[in-house]
Amino acid sequence: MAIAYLCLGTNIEDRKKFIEQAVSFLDMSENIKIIRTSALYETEPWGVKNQNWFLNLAVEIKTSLSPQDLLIKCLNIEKTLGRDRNQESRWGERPIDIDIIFYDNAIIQSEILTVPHERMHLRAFVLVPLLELIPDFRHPVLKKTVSELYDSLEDVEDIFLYGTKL
Ligand code: A4P
Ligand code: MG
Repeated sequence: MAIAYLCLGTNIEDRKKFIEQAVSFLDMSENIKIIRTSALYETEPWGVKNQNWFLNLAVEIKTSLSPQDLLIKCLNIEKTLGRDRNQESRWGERPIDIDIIFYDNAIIQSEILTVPHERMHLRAFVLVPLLELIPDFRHPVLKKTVSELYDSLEDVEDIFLYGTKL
């Protein structure tokens, strides 16, 4: 069994519903057990600015899936929730995006999967929800804790607590 951290994000209404549906699809999956979720955050778009604000949250899971199978599972849930990668631009709008941030201490660099997520350390919308769950977890490549990564952020996009836990 591995412990993995996922970051979920959406900026298409009904945003809360997309997040809730994605979390329940994860929970219903054989081989995945949700341990904890962070609060929901409303976040300024990172990357492409002139689009709706996102809702983001982090999810801690226990899984017997390999990292590759976990990615396939996440991509399938994205597809089920109506994501069509042919219709969207990079960093643009999407009903749901599920990124694998950490998978135990694994370091993976393949054509389809990079773990830890390549841009996680640049993104407050990933680090703030993660701070709630694992402030002292050390990034296996950058060797900094989540809390140290957050302190080293240069550009911090605006982030507001959206509401209570799911
Ligand atoms: N892939 C490789 N590594 C991973 C990983 N660790 N987790 C591959 C998930 N997928 C991974 O994904 C493209 C491919 O990346 C996948 O098919 C998988 O094989 P994508 O989600 O379409 O990526 P992208 O949108 O082209 O680029 P990027 O940077 O990965 O986008 P993100 O991370 O999906 O970011 N602003 C706020 N405030 N909140 C957000 O949630 N999200 C994005 C999109 C931009 N700005 C945002 C937010
Ligand atoms: Mg993604």
